[in-house]
Amino acid sequence: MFENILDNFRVEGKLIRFGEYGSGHINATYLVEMEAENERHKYILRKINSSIFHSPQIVAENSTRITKHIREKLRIAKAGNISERALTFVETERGENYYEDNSGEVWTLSLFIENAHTVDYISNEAEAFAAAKAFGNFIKLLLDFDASKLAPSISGFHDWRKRMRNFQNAVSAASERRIAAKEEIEFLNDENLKTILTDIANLIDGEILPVRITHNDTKISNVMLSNVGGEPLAVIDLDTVMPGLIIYDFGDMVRSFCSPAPEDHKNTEEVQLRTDIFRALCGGFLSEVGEFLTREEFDNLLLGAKLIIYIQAIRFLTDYLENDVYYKTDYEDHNLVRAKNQIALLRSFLSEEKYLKEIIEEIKNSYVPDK
Ligand code: GN1
Ligand code: MG
Repeated sequence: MFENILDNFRVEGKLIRFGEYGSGHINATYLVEMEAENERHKYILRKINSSIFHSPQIVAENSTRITKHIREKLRIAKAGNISERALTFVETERGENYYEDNSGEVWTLSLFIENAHTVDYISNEAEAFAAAKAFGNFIKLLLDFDASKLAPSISGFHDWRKRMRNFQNAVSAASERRIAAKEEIEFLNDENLKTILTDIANLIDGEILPVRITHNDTKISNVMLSNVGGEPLAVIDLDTVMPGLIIYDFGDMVRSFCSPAPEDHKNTEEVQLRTDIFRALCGGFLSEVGEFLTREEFDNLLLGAKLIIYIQAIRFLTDYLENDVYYKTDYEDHNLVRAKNQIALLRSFLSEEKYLKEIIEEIKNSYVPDK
């Protein structure tokens, strides 16, 4: 089967190895190895999930356009090793950016970045600084990208009101799972917590924050790290690169970098937000984006983080209540475990919020004295 798909791309040789790759919850991702004239080359083959991305062709087209833009900017800046620092998509024999098979599934192929790996959680401050810098640089390189060239790959991806409505509908429709998730439903419906949503609604409705091209899935597993030295190379998984708010990208980094464990770690007592990692993350991110952030963006970074953790808990719990129709799960209560984990992280965030604010203020002054 994989041979038939690969035959449609401009790659030489014979398939000698393939296997699943990475920890994504949505698409099918494979590492494939081809051999031609005694040389071996590795590629990442992805089948875009067509029940989540209603037009998977858009995902493929967006990803290629973004990659070309970034590569061109790196070339102009005379950056070395461009194929390690940005993805390289392989065209099909017909010169297209994706292959659509007989059943309408959309596949993309990109070069595997050699001597690099991904991790599911951050080990130390240096890693947090570097990975946040990589995401910051990604956004910076896309500042002059023409947003009209990107179609939204998922409509309503940032529509938090819709996500809350879906959650309430899922609660009403569920039966046994609603009982199992009683405490979590109550926690997420707490009126105090919902002020996060009113605060964000005021910002959005007032058009106070600039819309930029953002990554929208800035988790640590979406940066390739070098096997030698661990420095970050390319930012990957461009499925949801769309116009969005930079505070959300910051927020998703806080969510995934600052926890000491993966997002499905069961022992929630261990899920405590690491403030030293938070400080390093802010330093790395602001070293790239600090120069162009508006005052309003600066002032709302923490709100972005709180919102993203809250909404991720809502999304996992909604999926649990809907019997796991969205995220891949490995066992019966996987989505409930994920929701509990995110709730623990949110609680820890709330208890540290004052201190986190101090950290941001301090770093903000050192990077951009006039803000
Ligand atoms: C999904 O593609 P993947 O697995 O990296 C999800 C993100 C969530 C994330 C949680 C299209 O990302 O929005 O934050 O899981 N992607 C989509 O780990 O819904
Ligand atoms: Mg993704």
